[in-house]
Amino acid sequence: MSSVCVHGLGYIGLPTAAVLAEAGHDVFGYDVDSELLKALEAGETRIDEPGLDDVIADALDSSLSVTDEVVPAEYHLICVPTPLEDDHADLAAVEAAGETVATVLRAEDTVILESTVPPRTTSEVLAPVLERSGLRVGEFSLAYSPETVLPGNVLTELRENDRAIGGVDERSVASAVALYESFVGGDLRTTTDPTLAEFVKLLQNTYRDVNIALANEVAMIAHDYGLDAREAIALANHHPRVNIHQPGPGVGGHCIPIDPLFLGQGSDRLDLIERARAINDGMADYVTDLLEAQVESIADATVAVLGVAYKGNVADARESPGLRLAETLQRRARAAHAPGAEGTGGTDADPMIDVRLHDPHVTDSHLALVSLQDALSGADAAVIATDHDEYGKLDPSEVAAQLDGDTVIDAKGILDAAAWEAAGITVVEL
Ligand code: SAJ
Repeated sequence: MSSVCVHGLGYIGLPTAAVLAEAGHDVFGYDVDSELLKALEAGETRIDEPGLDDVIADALDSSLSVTDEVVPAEYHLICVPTPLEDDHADLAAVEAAGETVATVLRAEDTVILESTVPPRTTSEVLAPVLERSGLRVGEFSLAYSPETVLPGNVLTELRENDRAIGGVDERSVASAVALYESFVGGDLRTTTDPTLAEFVKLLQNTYRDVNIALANEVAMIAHDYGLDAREAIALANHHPRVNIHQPGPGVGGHCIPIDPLFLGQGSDRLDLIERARAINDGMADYVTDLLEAQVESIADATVAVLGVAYKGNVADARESPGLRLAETLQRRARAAHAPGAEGTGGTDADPMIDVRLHDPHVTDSHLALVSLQDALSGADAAVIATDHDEYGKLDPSEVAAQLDGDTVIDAKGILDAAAWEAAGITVVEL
């Protein structure tokens, strides 16, 4: 068993630290956020993920300790955020973590970067920072191994997913493999080119983004033909080599809408990938078109947006399609109220649109969320923007009794349209 210092105790670092402790390693969870550390010591994780609280509690009772002072360790795992800033990855946290590691790095130690980064970050950004320790790459080991876990299923995927591991040399590969095979049941795929491993991670999320864009475009085309897009996709997917994803009101989260753009940092050839981004971001406008066709006037409509989490059964509202839809409704209402005003820097346009936001999982107090009843009561229409289980179980006659209008836009395809029609609600499905 080894000593491991995990840098960054967020959505990836914290579960990874806990699973490493479960596997018997001596784990130090390092973070610069002292409030987070205090909360963790008090047993609060702040991450809404099935089963995670118990695993962390067990780890804290055994071989995981959290600290704001970096400690020497045989392995340093860097799991810090890499947000997008003006079409570029902001690597400040990776560089800061590298600097911190450099203060305690010893020959023979291994540094592994797990954050999602543009290709060449490990070799061209992290390695030089680590060498400020006075050691050269080769004296210490260095590898890139991306996390690939799905929010909502983090613990299972941490333990079971295959992993790509790109070490800068054979010794780095062997050292990283030794750590991952102690807790990963999936296959470990190795390369001595960390840039390849970085690239592969971005490809996985790009594949999904482009595929969802195809599904979204198919949905709009199917609508023009009067066909049910989801039925068409389901039938098409019976072909053994076809796997079209699902349409929806947009692609949210902190990964899929962002990572594809990292590919553009060392290449100017992004074309389809940028179109896919634009199609997915444009779905808020398309959902607004569907709504506009149902209500008397978008400028005066009262609309309940159900779901601001970026996907079903999670509490995370980053890059939320529901929030983008709410903004789009406001923008379109302004444009409808004062034709020609849009994009001109504004006029005294004052639309009457009332957009009410509801979400049973998200707790962010800045979002002015209201209860389901307050969202629906007297509204002209409701839009299902997130496939939370709670929305799939809504009672159509109760919703019909609360709504003033009779339209529900089902942008996630989760309602039984026939049952809702029987209750007097027109369901417009994306
Ligand atoms: N979505 C659709 N249609 C679909 C599938 C998803 O519109 O058919 C939407 C979702 O509603 C959501 C968004 O896409 O708004 C992203 O959801 P997701 O479940 O596809 O992915 P994430 O962002 O939760 O997690 C992804 C995963 N990547 C892949 O599946 C390739 C996960 O495995 C990664 O670890 C994670 O990104 C990450 O950290 O990069």
